Amino acid sequence: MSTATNTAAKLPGLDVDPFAPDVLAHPEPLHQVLREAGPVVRLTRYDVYGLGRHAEVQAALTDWQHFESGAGVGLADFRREKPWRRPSLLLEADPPHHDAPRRVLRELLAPPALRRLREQWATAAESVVDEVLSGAAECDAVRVLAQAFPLKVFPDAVGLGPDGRENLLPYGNLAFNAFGPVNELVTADAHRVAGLTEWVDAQCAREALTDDGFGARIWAAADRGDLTHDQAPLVVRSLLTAGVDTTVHGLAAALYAFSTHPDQWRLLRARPQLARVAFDEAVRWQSPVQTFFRTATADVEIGGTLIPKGTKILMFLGSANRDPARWNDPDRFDLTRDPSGHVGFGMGIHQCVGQHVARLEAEALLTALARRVERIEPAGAPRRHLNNTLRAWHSLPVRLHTA
Ligand code: OVM
Repeated sequence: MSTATNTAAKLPGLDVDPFAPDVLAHPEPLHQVLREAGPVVRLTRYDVYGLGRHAEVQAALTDWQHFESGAGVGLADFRREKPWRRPSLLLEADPPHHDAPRRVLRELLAPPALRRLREQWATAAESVVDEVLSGAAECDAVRVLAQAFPLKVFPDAVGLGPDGRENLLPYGNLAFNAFGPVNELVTADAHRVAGLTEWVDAQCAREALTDDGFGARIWAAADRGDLTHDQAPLVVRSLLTAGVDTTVHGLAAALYAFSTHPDQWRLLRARPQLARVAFDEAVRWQSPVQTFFRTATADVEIGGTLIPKGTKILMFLGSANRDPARWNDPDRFDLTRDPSGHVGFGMGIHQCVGQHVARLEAEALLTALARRVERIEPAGAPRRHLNNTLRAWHSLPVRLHTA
């Protein structure tokens, strides 16, 4: 260790609460403070460290040997506190335990395995758009597009039964809140935890799933010996936890971006092949998943500061995605930039395993919209839905002008 290494005592501390309602509603001012304070900051309120710059966030994400996930990727330290549910075999695990579930899902959700869904989802997107356009010109883009489309295609693709699907969004909302502190967002939903958990866990059983979806394929992987039969339901649970709210708010981010950037919508309409890059740019620009924690596995140095073993480190993905040291004009939503390298899907061994599913959904919906809609005009104030981890929307009133 160099003598220049800062001790925790010397590192300036910030007393801000990254999970306070006003920060969740509008995180950019805090992000700027974090990036300008240095490569690493101490967040005294929670006794954790924070990373707001792209270089350090990317470095921590790719160094799983020093920044572990097995102690939980929220504020709670699973080594000392009982997790609210059995830890995820993917998100909350490290190699070697992480490897087998990851390999199974990676193969299941890789582009070649998704090809069979492409045409089906394009047709489904067209029908969602047709239905919206046959109604009133003014609508809530969150409800009728960003929620309606994923809920129309994803639960079927997993192989869920018809009943109880209204539990999916509330369960994801709960899970993403649970990564933060036990604040008002968590306590307000406490009465729903048991019921939602029971429903989700029941859907992960082989008998609850159709025989041709992702769920059945996970169970088939267990039959082949690629997973244990005890692991299979938890891997299905990962799809149900991470696969719905994320895509809904990713699509909402894209729709918000286009409603506020009509020139970029014109560009997409002229070049619909840009739909995928547009979605990634929206994920960079809004960062639907704002934060995750890691835990130091040893005393580690970041930017000259020593982080003691066992400390939680909060990575501000949304801040890294707008770091001016990494991006030109970072606050601009711009289809002509190359958004690759954004950390909105994470990076490294835990990088979102469902990202190809998300991109396929986005491509289907944006393409169907671009074909028929000339302009997405804001028709009222958009309203955020606050969540400890998600940058989410309650509503996004728009007027759709048909071509
Ligand atoms: C999981 C999972 C994975 C990614 C995100 C997430 C709630 C959950 O494996 O359950 O957020």
